[in-house]
Amino acid sequence: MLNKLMGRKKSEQVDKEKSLDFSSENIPKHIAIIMDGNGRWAKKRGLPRVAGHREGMNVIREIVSTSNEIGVEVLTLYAFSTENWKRPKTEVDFLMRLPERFLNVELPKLIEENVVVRITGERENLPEYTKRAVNKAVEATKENNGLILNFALNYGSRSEIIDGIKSLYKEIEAGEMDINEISESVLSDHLMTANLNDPDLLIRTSGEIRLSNFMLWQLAYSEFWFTDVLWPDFSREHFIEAVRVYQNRQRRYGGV
Ligand code: V0D
Repeated sequence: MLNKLMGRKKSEQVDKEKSLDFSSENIPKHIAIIMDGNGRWAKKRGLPRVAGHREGMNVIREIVSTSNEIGVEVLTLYAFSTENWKRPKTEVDFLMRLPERFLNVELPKLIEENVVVRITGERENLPEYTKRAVNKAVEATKENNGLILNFALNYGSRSEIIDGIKSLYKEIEAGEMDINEISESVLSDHLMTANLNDPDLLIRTSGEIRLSNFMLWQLAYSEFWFTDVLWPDFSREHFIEAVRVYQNRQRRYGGV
């Protein structure tokens, strides 16, 4: 079955719109995105890096609404890694204001669109204003039951796994668990993503072909899609293209 988002028949579609032609079967339930290339986008235009971050923030709206529209269940966006603290202080300060800026405009719409906002990462060490903004969004959307918009914020996968092991150890030490009970699913349940399915599809923009300490455990069986497009230039069409590639891969494997 084919969805025609532009309301055209396949034969009528011009090249640009081909990317909107996708199947409503086999939609990836969980899509994770490494939103890379914001600084490079700005540099190319002779703008400060933060201008790229601001532009990148604006792309999120379109990807959230498209995800909602095609029936994605979880959208995880890598917003800030534990390594990103090493960036210049002015840039970090700017980035830490973005959740507030994003949510001031978007939170009413997210509530309206039945989106659930979640955070994966260490919230403790964030500035107060960042914590306040994200906590408010999580609280205000917790009764919704639509798309889960999961921001990976101050997140690093190796330290997440270490923390998971520590919490397992504590349960064993307290006699609540036996070492022989440890399994893949038990460790999964001790990670920050405990009640989310693993991503079906990972998208990384901006041409880097690496994971950069992002969801190492959770991405074990995921499909990967990389594009040279910089995040601020990433559009609904690129997103649908990634979904289509995912669906074609699923179809091929399913046929064997
Ligand atoms: C910069 C491109 C939205 C990637 C997107 C603090 C890097 C724009 C948020 C956001 C960032 C986070 C949590 C939340 C609501 C919005 C965001 C950061 C960076 C790092 F609940 N965009 N965004 N957070 N960028």
